Amino acid sequence: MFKRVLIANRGEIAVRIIRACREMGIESVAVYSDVDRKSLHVRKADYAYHIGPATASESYLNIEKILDAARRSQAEAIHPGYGFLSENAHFARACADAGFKFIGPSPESMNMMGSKTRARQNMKRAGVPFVPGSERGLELDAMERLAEQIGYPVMLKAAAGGGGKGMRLVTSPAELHSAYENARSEAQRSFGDNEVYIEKFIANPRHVEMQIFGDEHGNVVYLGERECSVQRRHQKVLEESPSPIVDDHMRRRMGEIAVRVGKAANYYNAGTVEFLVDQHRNFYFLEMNTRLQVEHPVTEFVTGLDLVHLQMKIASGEKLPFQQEDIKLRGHAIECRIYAEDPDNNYFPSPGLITRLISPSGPGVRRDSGMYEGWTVPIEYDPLLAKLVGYGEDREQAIHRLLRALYEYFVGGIKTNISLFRRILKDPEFQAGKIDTGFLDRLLTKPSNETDVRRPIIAAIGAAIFASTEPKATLPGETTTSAAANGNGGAPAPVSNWRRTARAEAVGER
Ligand code: MV4
Repeated sequence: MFKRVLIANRGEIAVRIIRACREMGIESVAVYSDVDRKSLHVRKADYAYHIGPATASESYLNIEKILDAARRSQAEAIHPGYGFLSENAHFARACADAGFKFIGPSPESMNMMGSKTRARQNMKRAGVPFVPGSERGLELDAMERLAEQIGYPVMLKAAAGGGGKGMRLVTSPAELHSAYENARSEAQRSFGDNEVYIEKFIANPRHVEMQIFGDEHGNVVYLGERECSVQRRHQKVLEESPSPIVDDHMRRRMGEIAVRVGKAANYYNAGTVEFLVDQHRNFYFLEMNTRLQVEHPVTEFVTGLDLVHLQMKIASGEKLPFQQEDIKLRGHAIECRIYAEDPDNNYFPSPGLITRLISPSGPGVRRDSGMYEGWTVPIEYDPLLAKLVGYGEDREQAIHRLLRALYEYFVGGIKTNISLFRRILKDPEFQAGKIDTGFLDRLLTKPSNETDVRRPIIAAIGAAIFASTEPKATLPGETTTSAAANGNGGAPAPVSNWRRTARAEAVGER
């Protein structure tokens, strides 16, 4: 096993990986940019190396600077986390060439899955169902013929795209030419590759993904699925495992197909196979992510596994310590991505100083966080502050546990999207599991009673705190207690410290 690992990332995932290193007796090496000097991952790591200015291309995306820090720190392996260089085959190759073990898949697996058309060609060979359409980019006339064959509406997609970029919905033949030209020019601009392919449009799909894990000895297993349909502008907001629409039979079929995808890619370490699921619960291969994902904690809860521990073990050459039949799923986990965004201002980023932080805990609550009270959230990076995960024996308990935790959560000094999750988890459609990729857009068009309801309550609590510190004042609607009546020698009935603390927490005054 490695003695020292460099984490080529920042924020909550860097803290998460550092914790796993600590638990495994592995020394951790953090890297940080100018604005991250006081970040939590720097504070928690055993060693920390400055790698440059805030701009990611001069720090977290700079392969030479990362490798230089690895050399100086005498790390043996590099964990990329997610985002940044985590799916960059050149980086994986550069790590290996420089003598560092890359904690992730091979560059070849990344390359095979990095292009959506190359992935589809490999899936066709492996007999994996994918959305009907082309496996490679087509010229316009071939595109028109295939569109007629599969039937409108169709979706044009950039082979080098992902996350909704470079996609065009085409509902009629008249629109195809302009959509095709636009998709190609956007793909060229965004990805430097103008290859565009076509798929049949799946209406109101769900996004369900299957976690897989391979070792360097050819074994691949699936670890259960995650429901990721609660998205806003192709950005996942809330994820859960298991999916409300996947039963044991569907899970086995989806898992076996995901394993086939992994084996076709000679895959090892953590990977995720994404599927689109239509309204009849048919599922189609969408793409494969060749990294550990943000939402991995929900899989950890229901499998009882630590996926980062497993990544380190696999990267050090160990075999998977279990067979497929050993994997048993238990309970239900739901993750909320806590972002520094202002829900009342179109979810614009809300960087700045965290003046107060009251964090939830208690049974079945996990918080993977990169923030602390007194830390300044930088504007330069993705605004993900923390992930709050609720676990229960079933979905209902997980929802109520997470709601309880969300009402304990208070971040002062900046705006967050915490209130959004209270709305989502209380929504009847969500509670009924009726979620597809359009769910959140529909919810956000409904009027929110969250702020209306909460404001009077907060005002009343504020008044109560004032009253409890000013003995003479009485609360509106409260009868004046005569001194004799309350048998307290003339002073008003003392407010218990529990109640005082609870009130102060509720308004973030502590
Ligand atoms: C689709 C689709 C419907 N039909 N492909 C969005 C980003 C990328 N992951 C693929 N996406 C979609 N591809 C076909 N043939 C609908 C979407 C889609 C979507 C998919 C998953 C999660 C959220 C989504 C939000 C909008 C559209």
